[in-house]
Amino acid sequence: MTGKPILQVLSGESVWPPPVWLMRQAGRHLPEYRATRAVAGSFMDLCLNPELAAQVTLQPVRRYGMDAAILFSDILIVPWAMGQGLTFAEGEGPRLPPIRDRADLDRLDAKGAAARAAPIMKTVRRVRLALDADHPRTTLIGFSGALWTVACYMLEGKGGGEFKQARRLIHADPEFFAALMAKLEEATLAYLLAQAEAGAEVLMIFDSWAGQLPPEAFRKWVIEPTARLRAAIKAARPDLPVIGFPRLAGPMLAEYAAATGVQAVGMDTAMDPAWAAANVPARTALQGNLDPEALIAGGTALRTQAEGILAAMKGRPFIFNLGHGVEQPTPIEHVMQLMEILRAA
Ligand code: 1CP
Repeated sequence: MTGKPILQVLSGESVWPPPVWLMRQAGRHLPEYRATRAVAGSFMDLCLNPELAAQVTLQPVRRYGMDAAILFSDILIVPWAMGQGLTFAEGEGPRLPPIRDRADLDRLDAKGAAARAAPIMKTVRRVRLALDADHPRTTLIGFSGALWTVACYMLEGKGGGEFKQARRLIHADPEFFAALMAKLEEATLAYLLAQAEAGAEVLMIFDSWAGQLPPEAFRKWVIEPTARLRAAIKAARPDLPVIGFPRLAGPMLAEYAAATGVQAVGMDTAMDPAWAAANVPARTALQGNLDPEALIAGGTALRTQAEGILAAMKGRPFIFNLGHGVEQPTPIEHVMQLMEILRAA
């Protein structure tokens, strides 16, 4: 459908004022999310309940008028769907039994992953129907983790650290690491294509831990697998745009944009938008990168930072977003203030 600002930007147009959505826009900062979450039970119960997951996906669209709805799910659903256990301990983040040897790897079922993730596709279908009916200018974004970032969690078994298991394994046993990545690639591609089939209009690939790798490893384990995923998506769905987010990539962001063939790259909080505007190929849209802490602060801090980003992005295909996810203490009024600043841009 034409007339969706985010799809216009992803086809290379500069739309002004720019469209906006926020990473983790559905979540604990919203009272309506906390209410639905309490009904659902655990975080996994919520992700696997199509009715409630669709409801929370739509909450920020209804409250703020965001230009995108991002599927409510998690990047760790793919390892879960391959049969690696996954729990979210309250206040502690994800826990997976770590992959340590060939036997652990052999137990993972890449072929059955998309079928096991079927409840997520029901959520996508529901959200798409609701948007078509009530929010025809809002774009539905599906997503997965990038292979490198998901492999970090699969090997470490948890977040919150520096993912030394994965960073050591690429040197200590590159063949084993490549075998894990190959299985993950098969499952991730099937999972992304299933979302597209169910009605996702854009796919975003989150590589939250890309910035831990030195340039050669970044090329091999971030750029190359993402370029392959991107090409395989294009072969199946030629017109479906992809947003890549290699967080903390620094100057590698430009090479990532040029070499992966994604239609947009996310800028993290540390990225200078002026540098990105000058160095990322002009055909690649940019997305980002307000500091989530400036959104918590509100007032002049929020206005100054948002206006600085807007000034650097003027004339460019650009989607306003944060540099990382919305945090729980974010006041609703500050998100409203941001929407006002953007409307006036
Ligand atoms: O109890 C809760 O409510 C759990 C908090 C939570 C939420 C709301 C988690 C656990 N995941 C999510 C949803 C989520 N995760 C979305 C939904 C859509 C949206 O953006 O609104 C998305 C896109 C993600 C992606 C995700 N999960 C990433 C990539 C983006 C990023 O933040 O860097 C990562 C790294 C994860 C792993 C994860 N899931 C949850 C937590 C607390 C974490 C981080 C663990 C860590 O490393 O510390």
